[in-house]
Amino acid sequence: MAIVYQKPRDLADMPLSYCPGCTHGVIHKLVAQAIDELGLSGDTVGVAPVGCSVMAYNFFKYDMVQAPHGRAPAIATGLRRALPEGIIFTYQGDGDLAAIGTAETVHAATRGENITIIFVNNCIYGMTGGQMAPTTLPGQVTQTTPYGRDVAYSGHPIRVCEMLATLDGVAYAERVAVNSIPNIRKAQAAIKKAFTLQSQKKGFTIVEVLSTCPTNWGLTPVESLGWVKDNMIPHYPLGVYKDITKEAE
Ligand SMILES: Cc1ncc(C[n+]2csc(CCOP(=O)(O)OP(=O)(O)O)c2C)c(N)n1
Ligand code: SF4
Repeated sequence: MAIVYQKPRDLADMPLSYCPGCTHGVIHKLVAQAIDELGLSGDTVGVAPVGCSVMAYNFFKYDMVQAPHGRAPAIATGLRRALPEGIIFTYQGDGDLAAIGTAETVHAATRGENITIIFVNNCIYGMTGGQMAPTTLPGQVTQTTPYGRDVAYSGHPIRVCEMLATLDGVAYAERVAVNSIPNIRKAQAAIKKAFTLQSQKKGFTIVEVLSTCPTNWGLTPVESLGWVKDNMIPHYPLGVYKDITKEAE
């Protein structure tokens, strides 16, 4: 019988620990597929974060380092210096990257570290029970904003791609979503491009992926996909925020 679907070679043969309907699993698949298709598997080292993807080192077959809160870009910098020819990526949630790890992210980006960040933005702290994150939307109900995020009190959400695109060290910044098949295809292309540019030593690359958290949003998996479309994408527009290869054309 013809094989029509196979799990990416670089994903370990073990069940993912994510909740039903969580798109962390889709994003893992896209990362593994991109690296495999580019023939970079043997050269790749990943950095796992805190948050629900803390056990990413169990799911990817790459050599992985576990980073403490927010420190993934700093660890990736060390790996880059130690392994000049390696492919280095971090996989981080919004709590990890845009709260405690903001400084590491901004400085790795401004130094132009030749690493790739896969930034999973689900507008909430998933693992710890659904508290407000720096990316939580205005009005969004969370454990710590039961009446909805009040920007007059809590401030505004951070738009990570827009912010990082202003930095000279950034080679590529794109925001994608995994709420529909066409968007998953675009996400796949973006992740592949980021790793391609890294393999060409072009500098810092980041792909922000709008992801779901049905558990802490209090929605079903299908409703969550609609929530990404109706609430997240209008606030976090999809698209390329920086691409030095396009600017050079
Ligand atoms: C210094 C410190 N701050 C915060 C925490 C708690 N903590 C661990 S994971 C996490 C949230 C992670 O959320 P995110 O990075 O958005 O990933 P998700 O779980 O949503 O995938 C928090 C707040 C901690 N253990 N220590
Ligand atoms: S808590 Fe949210 S982010 Fe974490 S695995 Fe469950 S659905 Fe995914």
